[in-house]
Amino acid sequence: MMEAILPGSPEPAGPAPNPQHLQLTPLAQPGPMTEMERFMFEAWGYLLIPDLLSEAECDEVLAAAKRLHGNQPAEKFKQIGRGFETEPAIERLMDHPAVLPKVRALYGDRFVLQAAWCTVMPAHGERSSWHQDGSSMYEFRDVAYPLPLLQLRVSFNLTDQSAPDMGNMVMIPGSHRSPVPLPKDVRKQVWASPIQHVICAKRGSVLMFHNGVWHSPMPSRLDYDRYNMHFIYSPPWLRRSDREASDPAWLARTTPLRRALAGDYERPDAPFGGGAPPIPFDN
Ligand SMILES: O=C(O)CCC(=O)C(=O)O
Repeated sequence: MMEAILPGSPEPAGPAPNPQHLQLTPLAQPGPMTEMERFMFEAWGYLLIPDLLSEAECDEVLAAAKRLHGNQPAEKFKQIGRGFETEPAIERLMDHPAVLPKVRALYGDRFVLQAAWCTVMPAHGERSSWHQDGSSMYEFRDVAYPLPLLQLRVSFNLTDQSAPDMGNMVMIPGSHRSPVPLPKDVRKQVWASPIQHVICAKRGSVLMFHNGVWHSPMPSRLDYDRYNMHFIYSPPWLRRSDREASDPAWLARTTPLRRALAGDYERPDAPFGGGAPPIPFDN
């Protein structure tokens, strides 16, 4: 899976690809965060859990993702939120036992699912747009340095991205700790920096990353659409971005843990003065 494969033609814009760009992947195992994983997350800003979902699970979630996007070939890059309310296969990933303990290790016992975005990149699509997560309305980098963890993104590959040019996520390791932003003039380039890292991972793999890491999707030379399912976890007071409130019918039928993650608290005091109920973890 980790063979160094150089990207294909056409000639990339910007700096030449670094032939070592697939090395130094911060590999993690399913389950609780180990000390080494925590160190790698702090240093690199991301972790990769390879091959977490089975082929059958991937098939199920991919079918759900396609339904969410209307079961049509995609015409453009698009993201659709709150699929967990209507698609049980997506809902099952929001508290996946291989991932949730790592989210808890980073946030402690109070956090919410701030958004759940299902993204599609069309066959032969391109959307090179280097950014940090958050909102351009008010960038997190304008809040404080070093950038606080406010949106932890957990991304499931639903289609294979085990070689470059498959719509892979591309990350700049450690860039969440950079006091200066990625230069503006490279932000639309595929090859923006010699230290960018193309994440090559099969479908069913999971990438977790800090909102501050500069990243971009790589173009796709696939003949079919590329799908990812992203879950974003945040402190409880951050405004949700894929919904104002969760669907009451879904809240009524889901589990207490998922209801707590959804963050639709009854607040005794406005807006968080009275606190918020704890997440009902098993342990
Ligand atoms: O390509 C994707 O699935 C994710 C794109 C992205 O970087 C983002 O939505 O922040």
